[in-house]
Parts: sequence; structure tokens; C-alpha cells
Amino acid sequence: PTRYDPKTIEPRQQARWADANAFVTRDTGRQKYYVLEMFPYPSGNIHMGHARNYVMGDVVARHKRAMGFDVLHPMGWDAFGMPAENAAMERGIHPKGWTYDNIATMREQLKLLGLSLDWSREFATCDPEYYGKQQAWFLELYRRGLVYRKDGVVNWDPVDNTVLANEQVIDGRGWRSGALVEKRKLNQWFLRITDYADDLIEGLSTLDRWPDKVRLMQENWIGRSKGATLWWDVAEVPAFLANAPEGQPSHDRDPIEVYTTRPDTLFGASFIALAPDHKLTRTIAEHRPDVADFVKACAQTGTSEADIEKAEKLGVDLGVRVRHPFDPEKTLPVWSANFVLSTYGSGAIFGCPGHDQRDLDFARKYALPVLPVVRPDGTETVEIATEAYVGPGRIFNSDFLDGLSVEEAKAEAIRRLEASGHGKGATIYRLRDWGVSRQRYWGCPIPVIHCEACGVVEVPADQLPVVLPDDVTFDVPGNPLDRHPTWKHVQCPSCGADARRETDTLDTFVDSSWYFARFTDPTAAEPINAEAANRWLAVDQYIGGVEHAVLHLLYARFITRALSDAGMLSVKEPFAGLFTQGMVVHETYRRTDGAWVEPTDVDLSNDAGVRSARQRSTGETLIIGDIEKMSKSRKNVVAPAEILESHGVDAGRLFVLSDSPPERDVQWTPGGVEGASRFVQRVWALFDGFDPDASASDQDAALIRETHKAIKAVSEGVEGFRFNSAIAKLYAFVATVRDHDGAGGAARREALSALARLIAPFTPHLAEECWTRLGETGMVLDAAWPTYDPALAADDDVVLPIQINGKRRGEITMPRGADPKAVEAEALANPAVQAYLEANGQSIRKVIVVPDRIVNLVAG
Ligand code: ANZ
Ligand code: ZN
Repeated sequence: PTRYDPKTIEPRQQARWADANAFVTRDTGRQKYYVLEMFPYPSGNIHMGHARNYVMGDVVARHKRAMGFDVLHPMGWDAFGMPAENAAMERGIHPKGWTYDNIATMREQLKLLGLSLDWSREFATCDPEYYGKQQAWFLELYRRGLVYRKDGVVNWDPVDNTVLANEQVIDGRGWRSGALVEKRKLNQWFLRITDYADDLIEGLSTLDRWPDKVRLMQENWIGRSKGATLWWDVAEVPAFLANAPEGQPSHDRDPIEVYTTRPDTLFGASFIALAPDHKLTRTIAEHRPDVADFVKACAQTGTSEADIEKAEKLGVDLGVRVRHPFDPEKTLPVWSANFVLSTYGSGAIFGCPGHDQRDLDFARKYALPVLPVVRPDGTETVEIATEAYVGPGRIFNSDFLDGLSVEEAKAEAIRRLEASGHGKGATIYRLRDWGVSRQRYWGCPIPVIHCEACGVVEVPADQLPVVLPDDVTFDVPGNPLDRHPTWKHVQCPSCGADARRETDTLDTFVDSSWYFARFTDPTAAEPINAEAANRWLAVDQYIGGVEHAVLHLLYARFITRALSDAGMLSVKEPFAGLFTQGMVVHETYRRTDGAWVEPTDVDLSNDAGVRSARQRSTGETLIIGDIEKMSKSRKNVVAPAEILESHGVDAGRLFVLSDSPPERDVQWTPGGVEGASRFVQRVWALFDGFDPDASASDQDAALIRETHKAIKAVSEGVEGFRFNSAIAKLYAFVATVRDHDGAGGAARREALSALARLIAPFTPHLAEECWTRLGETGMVLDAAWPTYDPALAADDDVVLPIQINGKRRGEITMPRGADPKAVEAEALANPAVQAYLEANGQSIRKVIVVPDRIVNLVAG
């Protein structure tokens, strides 16, 4: 047999696809299928994680094509963002050159993978052609009131000199720089995503092809909370506030607004707590150094919810007292506490230590009263020691709420509050409007002009795109657009006066929130060709990392709704099916001095089960570390290019899919890819040795049955996103075909024809070569997916339960369609049946065999 040489065959097959323009999207009016993998950031190299992601998408695309769908499978680049500017700052390379060079490199690397991508639709988000369309719809949303400006407290990264979105602050530090984030006030652009909060929650229930985990994460992120807003009248203030100058309005006496989800527990309130940066806290801090110190200390600890949850509960009594809304005679102290967030609800709470753990911890620390008001059903009271009671029950110690259930009491409390004007029912959200301003160069310019006379003026449509200037400098921190000598100086489009161009650019998440729609017609004059978008959207299968479970996927769902409401397309949900794939991980190796060592410089040995590692270049013994995500910092990266070079594309494709379920991490091992490579050779040997003229034999029927079983199993594996089990089945089938080497030409042709088509999504180059070897003239790419006869594919054996007097007592395994007499004999001889009869002193009165289903025995 001839050896299969991927090095010559793979480029030849790729050239054949290219010559035939085989991957240009065909729109023939058949059912459509849109497969999309999250487009890459052009960092410079395709890594193994990318490769796995795109190969998965390619398996889906090729399979759907074989199933007769019109398939859309495009690729592009999420090309704006900080790393390009960092390269500019560190190495003096222009962000544009850096980005497009990286794209060129990565495109070549991707093409090596033999992916069935329609490259004719490619674009990068940094193409003026693309971001100009983005500016156009941004202005449309502006006219529709979904874009606005406001002063916001922003997260300021003092190293990157930019504002960060909340999501980009991790444990109080900038996600890229790692610097401690500061709070600053700045005028910012916002997108009104909160208008869609309810709809974004409602829509989740329609996404039945999304992982539950991702849907839950989105729901929690939006964080809808139902409760009440309360107003607490101020009864007493410290002397320094009480003595405010006569006649001057004092906001320090305004009622204090509080948000609660538990108005039923109002009679258990024992204090009010304000966030450290609540307006009233800050006012009092101006007069009281101890309060000022407290506020300062709070600002220095982490600001994330997790940090606050962990920190010890701390507070300070502000010397203010408020009246209870249900009992004006009763007053409560007002504290400031570190566990109250200024950005949630109204930045103030009432504390009910009996029924909230944080409040209880706080009350115990500062000796504040604990007044239980909810008792579990069937009890008279409830003892609170160190644990708050947060369960359901009946209200007590609560005047007119006594005896009501928690839910009834919530409704009644709200009714009373509304009647007296001290509160109202309210729904609030954790989700904030999306701050999209970035003070950076390498992003989409926000297309407005600031005029002293006219205010904010849109850049007229015929002046779009607002293109980034090329001549910018990165020698000093800050926004290069802002210090560019001429770019921002323009005439007002409305009055002609000297005016200033907006120098903020858009968060790159805006770029990725609609690219899937642009792919449906990437050269359309309008941002979205509605007809094309409605033909192809929603994306039927979206594939990407679970790290995008919230932000990217939520923003894309929001923008799709907003553009849909603006009449630009007519779908609401951009991604009907979502799959989140696992990572590619690899063992790590470390020298005793702590330095990481690349796998290529490591010799591994295994001595009686004890593994050890030695550095090849120095001979030193190494420490075998954890299995971690491939990353440059750990030096445990294996580049796809190395594998393609040594084992071929198909073996690499097969390996990244074969070892683990797609949603789980796959560990890279040299042995894994070698196994895949041997499989490729085995498959080829079957085709190469195929003799169409071999005469029929008694192996034929069995081989045909195995073929139909394989078609069934592989089809189910591919459709169910269980690529690893589909591949395992293919391995087994190849062994079966080998074992039936005495089968006749016709039976073997049927088996091999199916095999070539079944492997095509995974190892497409090999499949084409095999297909041709069978004498087929077209491409396997365009061949129909094989179908199976359910009767032939059915399992040969069936398990029949045995019931004695209606109770299951055992089971037997019989060939499908076995003679009922044989089934009866087998059942009666069954040891479990024998044992039962003996133990109960019974004998069989009657036997009923339901063929291939069950055996019923009547004993007595
Ligand atoms: C009184 C109360 C009594 C509460 C009780 C709970 C239990 P979710 O479900 O997350 O919306 N809260 C309100 N605003 C807050 C803020 N800015 N920072 C920290 N906590 C805040 O939680 C709402 C509950 O969290 C509210 O209900 C409030 O405490 C607290 F037995 O009010 B509750
Ligand atoms: Zn003007």
C-alpha cells in the first residue's frame, strides 16, 4: 500500500477547493444554516484554542452542507483595542500596521486548517468601511434616545490612562494593567441597555439551545429585583447640620430613600445604613474627622461585590435619626456601613438583623437591637443567635402585618406605604447603562461634534465615516486623538462656527455586537441589508468561549433588539444556538529557579509509574507543574503550526476534537496527535487496498449492518455536539471494516463510501482523497451525508426485563427478533428466576413473551 503523505495531499486538496471557489456562500433558496465562531482578536498568532474553536465550527458547517443546507460560515477580525496601542507605545509600531500585519499572518495560519470559510465576506472592525456603518447606526440610536451623555463616576486606570467598564475591573484592578483602579468623574457616552432589561430577561426563556449556565449568568447579571422604595423622614440631625444658615434650603433634611426586597420585615428594622459615598455621609464627613477617616478607609478596600462580601462589616454612627414609616414615634439611628454599595438601589438600606445575615453581623458588632419578625410556620417565635432567619413563615411582632405570610405581608406593607406616601412598589436592576466612551485612539470614533452654540451635533451622513487620523503619537500617556494638532478642530455642521470633534472612541464590545449581521451582506451601502439579515439570521450555531457568557453575548442581544426596533432588521435574538467550548490545556514545567520551560525543551520519562522531567538543553531536573490553559506566561504553548508541520492538518483537527467532550478542556499530549496520525494512515490503507471486483462473501451482510450502525452513531454524535464520541465511533468502524476484509466489492464500496463522507467534516483532505480513490468525480464536500436504514442500524441484541407476577426480577439479553420459544427457555433458565421460585416455593403457571420487549411470568 502507498503511504498517505499529508504534506503533498493537503495543499493539493486546498488548492482544489480554492480553484472551485468551493466555500463561497451558496444561496439557492434551500433551508439556511448560519455557523459562526466568535471572531478572533488579531493578537498575532492562531493558538490551539482558536484552532479547536474553528475546527468545531467547521465540522458543523461541513456536516450541514452535506445535509443539504445553504450554509453561511464567515470569518473576520475583532481588530480594535488596547494591545495595538500598547505595541505602539512599547515598540513604536503604528497600531494600524501592527493590526493588519497580524491579520495577514493569522489569515494564512487559519487557511492552513482547511476550514470551509467564505473568505469573500471577510472584514476587520478597524476597516473604515465597517466602523463607518457602525457610526451610522450609532447616530440612528442617538436619534432614538438610546444614546446619551452624562457625568459618571468612572473607573480610571492610572496606568493605561483610560476609563474602564465595570467588567474590566477585576478585584479592584485594571484587567490589563493590573493597576489599582481609581474613581473619577467624567462626561461619558452611554447606551441605554437598561431600557431592554426586562426584554433581555424574557428572551432568555426562548433560547433553548443555549447552555443553562450561560442563561443563568445573564439573568444574574441583569439582576432584576422586586421590592419597594421607602422614604424615611429625618427626625434629628447633628447640631452642625441643624444650624445651617437661616432661609437656605438644606438637602440634609430630605427623607432618606432606601430600597428593600423585604418590606414585610419593616417592623424588625433597627437601623439605617448609608453607603460610604452616599451624599449625606459625605456631608457629615466634612464636619467629622472620624467619619472622613471611615470614608477614606472604605475607598481603599476593593469595591467589587465579592470584596465587600468578604470584608469585615464596619460602620460609623452618623448622629442622624429617622422616623419609622409605620410608627412616627419610633426613631432609628442612621449609620454609614462598608457593606452598602453606592451603585445599587439608592445606596441606602434599612437593617433588619433578624432576617439578613449582613445586618445581623453588623448589629452584633455594634450592639444594635435584633428584632425578629418572621417565624417558621408552626412555631411561636424564633431565636436569633448568630444566624439570621431567611426562610419563609408567618409575620409576628408587627402590628397589622401579624399572622400574614411573607408574601402577603410584602403586598400589605407596600399598600400601606403607598397610602401614606412613605414608599412604593419598585423593581430595580443590577444592570447599569453601558458606558461606551473610551479615551483611546484605536477604536471607532464617536461621530459627533461639540459646538458651543448648538451643543452636540451629529456628523452629517455624507461625512461618514469619521476616519481615524494616521499621524498620531504615543510617546505620552493619554488620548492621541485629543492631542492631535488638527483632527479635532472642525466647523460646526449646523452653524459653521469653530467646533470640536468628539475624541472619545467606542468600547470595542460595540464593534462585536453586530458583526454577525454585517456578515450577511458585508458590502451593503446601509449598515445592515435587512433582506440578507432576515434571510440568514439568527445565527443557528454560535461557538466560542464561556468567558463571553455575559458581556459580549448580552451586548449583542441588546444591540440586535435596538437595531430591530429601529427597523434595520427583524430578529430579536442574534444567536439561536450557542455552544461554549473548553480550553486546550497542557502540562507546565518549571526549573528549580522558578523559570518556566517550553515543552519542546523537555524530556519526559516514566519509571515504574513515577514521572519525571529533565530540561533537554541543560540536563537539569524540572518540576512537573499543573495542567493549565496554554499561555505565554507559562510557556506551555504548542503552536498549531508545529503540529500541522509534523503530522498534517487532518491529524491536528482530529486530535483537538477527539480526546474530550467539546465543552470540556482538552489536554494536549504528543501521544494524542500521533494516534490521530496513525488513524489517518489506517483509513487511507483501507481505500488504497480497495478491490471493487472482489466477489461477494458471507461477511457482506454483517459489514453492511455495521456500516448503517456507524452512520447512525456518527450522525448522532455530530448533531449532538459530541464530536469526541463521533470520532471514537469512526475509530471503531475503521477497525470493523478492516476485520471484514473478506467482504465483497459491493459491500466494501458501501462501507467505504459512507466512511469517506463520515470523516469528511473532521479530516476533509483525507476524505477528498479517499472519495476520489473510490472513483467519484465530484468533491466529497458536496456529497450528501449518508443515510441509514433504521432496521439495519438497530442494535443486534435487546435486553428484555423479566417480570414475575408484575414485579421485575431479572433480565436476559437476546438477539433482536429471537424466536419466542427460545426467549421463554432462556427466561425460565435464568438464575434469578430460579432463585425466586425456589425461595418462594412457587412454580411457573404461565409465560407471556412480548417479542423484543419483555417476558411476563405468572407464578404461584
Ligand atoms: C431590608 C431587608 C430585610 C433586606 C431583610 C433583606 C432582608 P437584592 O435581592 O440583591 O436586590 N440592599 C439594598 N440596597 C443595597 C445596597 N446599595 N447595598 C447593599 N445592600 C443593599 O437585595 C436587596 C436587599 O439588599 C435589600 O433588601 C436590602 O436589604 C439590601 F430581612 O432591605 B433588604
Ligand atoms: Zn453650531
